[in-house]
Amino acid sequence: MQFTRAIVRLPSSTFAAGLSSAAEGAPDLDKALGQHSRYVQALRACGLEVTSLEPDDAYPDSTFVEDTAIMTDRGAIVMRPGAPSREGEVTSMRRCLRNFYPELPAIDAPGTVDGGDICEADGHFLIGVSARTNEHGANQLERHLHRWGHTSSIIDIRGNAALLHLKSGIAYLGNGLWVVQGGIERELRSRTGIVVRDVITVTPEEAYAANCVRVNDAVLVAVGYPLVSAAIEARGRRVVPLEVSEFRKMDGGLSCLSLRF
Ligand code: CIR
Repeated sequence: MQFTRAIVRLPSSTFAAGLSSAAEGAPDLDKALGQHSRYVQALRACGLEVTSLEPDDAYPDSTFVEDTAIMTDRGAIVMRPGAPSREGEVTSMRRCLRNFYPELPAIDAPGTVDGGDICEADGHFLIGVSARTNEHGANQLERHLHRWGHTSSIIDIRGNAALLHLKSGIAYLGNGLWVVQGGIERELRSRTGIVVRDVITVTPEEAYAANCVRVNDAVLVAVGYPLVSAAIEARGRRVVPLEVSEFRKMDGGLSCLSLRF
């Protein structure tokens, strides 16, 4: 799928009060703003028109817009984030998405789904059931997707404490190429409906780099993970390295920072 647009939200002044399990210290807001700005520049350089939402101090994690919606070629679906402190982030996102899509299906209580748990591969949606996404939400999402002719399968990642979200450990780069953390590879290969032509298995030392993002002909990869970057380049893909250290401190990464469509 060729992307033409993205939605992002600037980190707010309360960014450091967000949820985090990464014992890496508090993020530096100025640095985060600089990294965010270079991320947006990279999206624009890939040809995307970027809508930037105002920072929202009431929601420290709201820069991680990926968790509030998923985008498909048939439309967007509004999520219901599993962390209570993030539930309200969807209100302003819904308002923004209405500019692009008149009909906006949504996940309803008691279902919860974080967009970071959804990985699309050519119309097939892998849905991670996690600490944030429950089975109720996963089933609702499947019904929405199937109505639009998409297929899906569910992967339970609750046993994998290293993964906050499914996409913390897996990325689809198109043409059957995947980047995965070792633990998920067998799961991936056992799914029907998805094409697995080639897999880059990330080493435990480079686990964070599994959260990379294909944007048209480029792949955004976190700075500091040479093996993953080299493996992607060896497949003829153009790597765009981006520093995201301040977002990593808040358990976030490259995919979380935008909705691409
Ligand atoms: C959270 O715990 O919800 C945020 N601090 C990080 C969310 C990262 N989002 C993502 O991986 N999709």
